[in-house]
Amino acid sequence: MKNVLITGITGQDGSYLAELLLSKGYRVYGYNRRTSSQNTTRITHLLDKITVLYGDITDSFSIYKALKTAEPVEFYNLAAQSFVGSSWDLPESTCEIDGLGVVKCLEAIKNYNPEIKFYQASTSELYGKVKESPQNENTPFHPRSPYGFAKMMGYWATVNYRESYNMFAANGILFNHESPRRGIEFVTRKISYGVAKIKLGLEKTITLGNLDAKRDWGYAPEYVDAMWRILQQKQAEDYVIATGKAHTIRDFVREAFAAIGINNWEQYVKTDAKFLRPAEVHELIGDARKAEINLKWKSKIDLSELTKIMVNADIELISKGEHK
Ligand code: NAP
Ligand code: F7E
Repeated sequence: MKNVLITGITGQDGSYLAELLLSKGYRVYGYNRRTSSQNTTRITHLLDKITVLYGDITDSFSIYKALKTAEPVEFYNLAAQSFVGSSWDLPESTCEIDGLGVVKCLEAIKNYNPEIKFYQASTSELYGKVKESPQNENTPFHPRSPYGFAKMMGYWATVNYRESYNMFAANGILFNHESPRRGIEFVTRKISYGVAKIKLGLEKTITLGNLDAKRDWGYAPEYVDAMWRILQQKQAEDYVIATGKAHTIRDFVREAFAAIGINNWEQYVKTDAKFLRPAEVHELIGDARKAEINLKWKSKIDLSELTKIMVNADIELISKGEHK
């Protein structure tokens, strides 16, 4: 049985990746930071199948200790302060976690066992103010937020440990991917949750920021499969993972309301400047042809299906009186 270590196990992707790797017969170790109240809602159903190790990726020794306990063959670094909006309020800690934290993981692997394969959760936010469309593995970066520039350090650290020490270290440059497990502050979940509340008569409106931004949105369970495929290749390389289709926030709102049979969605949506960002990433669209050829990976769920999955899940959640 192969052992695997996943940081960010309590997050959206960590929970789906743990399910996937358990189904493939891995022994899963999840690395989880200490919080004052329990934050394991996304992995409650997995707690008797995985081993949770306490640690924080800003704490080098805790990473080293986790390696010693888990003895993994694969290490997926999904831990991050992942909300772009908060990164302007938390620039230093975002850099500590999303930038330096990656260096700490790589150093720990290099010193403990450089044979461990390393996956870094890189992001389309690296492209920021885009230099070409669609974006591929060779498109130059221009990050537009502390999140973006912190992740840039993580990206280059991964490339450099691969080139300097011949380690199997690879970046997945993932475009936005969503699900019913998405954090409530991200725009897709804010919309699906808001639409579900409107459907159930609990709210009258949703308040958003910039409706014109475009994103390439995929379905998270498909994207964790791409992560695994990246680590199964003979050679460590970086891959763009995306649907190749971009839609505006307005499109997402329209589809989400359509899922509950409402077409005149404009009367339910307000905007407020407090949700605008100091610098916006206006348009992202990924070119995942390299993944399609080498990884045999292609996204399947389109925007309309994605919005239906998310809105229906939120209607069910709220109807059961469960927490978001
Ligand atoms: P998420 O739901 O916000 O999960 C982030 C995880 O990181 C949580 O488990 C969180 O733990 C953990 N974490 C935060 N700070 C930590 C620290 N100092 N030490 C250890 N763990 C820490 O994010 P996600 O959507 O699953 O994304 C997974 C990764 O992919 C992130 O690195 C994100 O930046 C990246 N990414 C995401 C997308 C996307 O569209 N979802 C696209 C590209 C890249 P708590 O539960 O304690 O907060
Ligand atoms: O914003 C606009 C906002 O916060 C998307 C993270 O997973 O994907 C995610 O980052 C867009 C932006 O995600 C609201 O201005 C409008 O243009 O859902 P988001 P993100 O910033 O794209 C990347 C790939 C990651 O790596 C990140 O970790 O939506 N927008 N109105 C709004 N956004 C929010 N959050 N709330 C609004 O009310």
